[in-house]
Amino acid sequence: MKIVQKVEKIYNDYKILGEWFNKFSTVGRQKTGGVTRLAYSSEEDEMHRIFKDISEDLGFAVETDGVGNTFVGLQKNKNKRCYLIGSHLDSVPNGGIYDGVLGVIGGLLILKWIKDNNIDIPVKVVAFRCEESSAFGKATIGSGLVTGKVKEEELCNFKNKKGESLKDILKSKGFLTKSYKLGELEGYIEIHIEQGRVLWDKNIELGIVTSIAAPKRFKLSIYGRQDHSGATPMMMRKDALSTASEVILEIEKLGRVESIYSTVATVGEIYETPNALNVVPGFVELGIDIRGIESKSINRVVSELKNSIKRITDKRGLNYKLTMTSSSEPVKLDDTIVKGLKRSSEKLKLSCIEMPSGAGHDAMEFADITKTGMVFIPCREGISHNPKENASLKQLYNACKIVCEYLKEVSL
Ligand code: HGY
Ligand code: MN
Ligand code: MN
Repeated sequence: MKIVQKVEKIYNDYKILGEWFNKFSTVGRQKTGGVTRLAYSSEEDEMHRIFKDISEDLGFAVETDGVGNTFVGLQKNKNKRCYLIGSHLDSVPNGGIYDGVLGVIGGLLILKWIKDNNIDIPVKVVAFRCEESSAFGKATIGSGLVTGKVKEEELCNFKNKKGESLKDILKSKGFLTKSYKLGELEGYIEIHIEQGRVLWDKNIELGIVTSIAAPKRFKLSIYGRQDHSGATPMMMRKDALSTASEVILEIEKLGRVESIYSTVATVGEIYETPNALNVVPGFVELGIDIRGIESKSINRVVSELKNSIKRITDKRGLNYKLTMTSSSEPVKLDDTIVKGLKRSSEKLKLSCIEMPSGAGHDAMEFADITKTGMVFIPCREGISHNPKENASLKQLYNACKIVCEYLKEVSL
């Protein structure tokens, strides 16, 4: 192919990625410029409808499973062992427009190349529901249901902030709650923004992910006594919010101590009643997110956390209840895929490093059932889960190139 045709083809692919991306980017838009597309909301439904429309316009077969995951492929490969390439289309509240979406449109571009060039590699692209924990307090529910890690009988336990159960929501949306039966897979590959700043700071084009940190999450309820803020002397209070503040700073300290093992500890969610200026807070609920790639380090934070909560509440004379809301183990990704993706990057003269993922991904659900790999592209200043999240479609194109190169190397 002449150089001019090559450049024209690359330009065309960038244009197509841009068009697909723009179709998604207005859904759930907030005044801040961020997007809110919570799992199983009308916004996430809209995202899947757009994915379905784009795929059908390309002549692909589209399948929506019983929990709303969307699978796209060539009709002829419907029942074949295939490579799954995918990610998610839901977001955190007021999040960025690149998280998840890039992995889905990247997979679609690879599938388009396979179809247009008649490359005989069985690939399906998937968009999973409910990857983010923001809606139901548990992440990767859509992919967890497909891989059997999440059981259908658990659906009634997952509740959103309005107290609605996921089971009722699925029923109200006409889903049968029977998820897609995977069958044998050749492998699972996910392209995603890094959501941290290693690639950005080092000015490296691609990250080949070697392991994915996994969360242990807790809900901490602190029971104080709601009192008049003027008439209650300081030494006679049972202030739930001051108690929670001591716990929050202790969690940050524990995370800092273990940060040498890439462990992190965050209190990202707080609920307080009655949240009134002239009332001593009576009740606080915290959402605690501890993650890492070393289980021993995560477990040290968890055990220290329990000791600290007991010490602080005893000292202040308050009761509390600590509930573990989710617990998964860090996952190692497939070495042959890591090496293969590295070979492809070198072949295509794209700079890359091997690195862990601090963020969770749908890929976590596949690592123990099939060969699983992930490719990161940089995001500007490492910002993510934030309206300022930004990434380059050119670098997404590069990630698609090395994944396609790898698939050709191992399949043809
Ligand atoms: O929270 C996470 O790690 C990811 O964004 N689901
Ligand atoms: Mn996310
Ligand atoms: Mn994501």
